[in-house]
Amino acid sequence: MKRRNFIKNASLTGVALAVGSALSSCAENTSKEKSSSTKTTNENIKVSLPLVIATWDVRQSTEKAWETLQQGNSVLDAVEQGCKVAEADKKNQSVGNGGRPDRDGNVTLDACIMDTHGNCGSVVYMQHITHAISVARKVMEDTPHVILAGKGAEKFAIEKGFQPEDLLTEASKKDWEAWKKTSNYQPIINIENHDTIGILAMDKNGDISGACTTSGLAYKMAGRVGDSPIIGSGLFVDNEIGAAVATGLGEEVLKTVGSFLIVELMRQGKSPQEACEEAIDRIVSKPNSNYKNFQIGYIALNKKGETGFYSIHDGFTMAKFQDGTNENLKSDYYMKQSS
Ligand code: SD4
Repeated sequence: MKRRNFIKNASLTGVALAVGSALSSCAENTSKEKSSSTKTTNENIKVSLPLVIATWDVRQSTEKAWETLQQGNSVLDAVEQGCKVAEADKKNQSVGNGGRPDRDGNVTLDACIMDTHGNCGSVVYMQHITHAISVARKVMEDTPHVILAGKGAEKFAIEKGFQPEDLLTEASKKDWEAWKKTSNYQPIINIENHDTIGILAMDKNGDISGACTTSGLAYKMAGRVGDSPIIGSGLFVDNEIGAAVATGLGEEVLKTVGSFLIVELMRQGKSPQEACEEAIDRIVSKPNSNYKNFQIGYIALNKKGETGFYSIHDGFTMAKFQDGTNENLKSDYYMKQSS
């Protein structure tokens, strides 16, 4: 049986309407936005714009991206600002400052960003700079390159005015020290070990940008780079078609060039939901796939403003800010077939 035959609508696990002063001004802007979105020049778009989606429950990030759009900034600014919230959050141990280190105790960051014109920038294996996503944007805008790695990325960031910092918090150091007692590498992406943020946004004109930032898998080998900063794997945006972003065991996303695959499937006419499901199918249907032991989640957005998301295991969620409502939606998942 095709999985999509039994897929039900994602259930709403939480609805957070904006509260507080920042949020009430957001609500005012929302109604302004609604009236302007009806004047959009893109006739295919039937949904309320703007729209922001992100991997996992990162509603502070989707809210920031939404607010950034409401203030009249670009969709690229919106995805960058959304990522920066997670990067600065020291309690998020999968992104930026406070991220869990590699097995040698070094926090190394991966990030990439894509704009509405198909331009992209990326940093891989960069240390000591909290806002990897902003460095990735500088790579895109201020260099002739797409990717800068390691020391070169850090040197570039410092030249651009970013302040070097120690990114290893006491909490992450303690976890690492506890891990060293067994040194057992088990990259299980579960509720404690995730939160890589991938964020896609569509502005009121229907233009799309995306960004992805992570400290990668906890206790990875020194030098390891995952899917998140690799254009086409962790993130892909084609403003004519749509965009996709990945989270989970990066090695498996890299082997199937997952985000590019999803965008190409949408180009062939699949909905974002169907495209995410097929990308997961490519992973789980490989001969000898070990999919029962790892998690992958994808989210996608097409040019009509339709969204989709799917994962291998239960537990994946997508944050979605649209029409003034900031929701955390529970994903449908492949393993449901066998349960
Ligand atoms: C990686 N894909 O480095 C990232 C990890 C991740 O939630 O998404 N964690 O492989």
